[in-house]
Amino acid sequence: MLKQEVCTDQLSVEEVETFRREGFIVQRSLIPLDYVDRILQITKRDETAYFGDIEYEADVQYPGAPQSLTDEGGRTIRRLRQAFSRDPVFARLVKEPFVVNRLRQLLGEQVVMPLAHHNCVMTKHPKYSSDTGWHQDTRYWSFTRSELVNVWVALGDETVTNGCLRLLPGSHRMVVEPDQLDDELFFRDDLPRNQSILSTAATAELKAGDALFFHACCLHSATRNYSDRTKYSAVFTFRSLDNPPLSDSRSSELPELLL
Ligand SMILES: O=C(O)CCC(=O)C(=O)O
Repeated sequence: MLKQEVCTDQLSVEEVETFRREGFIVQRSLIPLDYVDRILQITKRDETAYFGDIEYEADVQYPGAPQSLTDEGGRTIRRLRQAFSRDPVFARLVKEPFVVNRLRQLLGEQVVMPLAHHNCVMTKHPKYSSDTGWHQDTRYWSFTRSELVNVWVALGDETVTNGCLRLLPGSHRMVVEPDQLDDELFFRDDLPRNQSILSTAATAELKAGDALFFHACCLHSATRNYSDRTKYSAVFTFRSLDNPPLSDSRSSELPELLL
């Protein structure tokens, strides 16, 4: 186990209530900086070598992204996918009591980590990054219930300027009607009907080692990076044992980790 500097091993009753009501909660300095350093080391190794399963900004075509891999900035990386295949540090981290005990409080005793979703380091580069519209992560996921919890670990400062996450409190409990979404299932920010919930947006400004726990149905978005330094975050998702992926779906394409 890596050296621990912080951490109680669980959420308070009030924090659990906040998560249930708002759909997210920030845990400051939860992740020891040894973990952050090691993950950054792996990230920089694989980023420099363009190693492994990579998603480029050009692949997503969000506003601000280069049009193609051959355009200027076309090889700007958006995510190093399959983090778990890159180094054992990721498995060690999610099995730490200060992570898994919190997940048990939110999901129940038996926690499973799908490797098919998130399981990545997000890299948001200053020049060619993009705006991610409001969405629920579950929009293209297929589980028995849409009850998953994401853990977003800041590996450096996350601010409004470099494109930190924004979340809509309570939106994980909202019934989102099809006409509130666009063709790609983004929650429309041009629709009068959506304005009251959009006006409640909260920003998750984080520092290295802070962790944001959020419900995968909680609507969230982020701008491109307007700073001059790359922003890095490690992101994972978790479910309870009794919420398996549907067979023959993208969500069941990869194995899972029993925690
Ligand atoms: O950092 C961002 O642009 C948001 C990423 C995100 O929400 C996602 O990929 O699901």
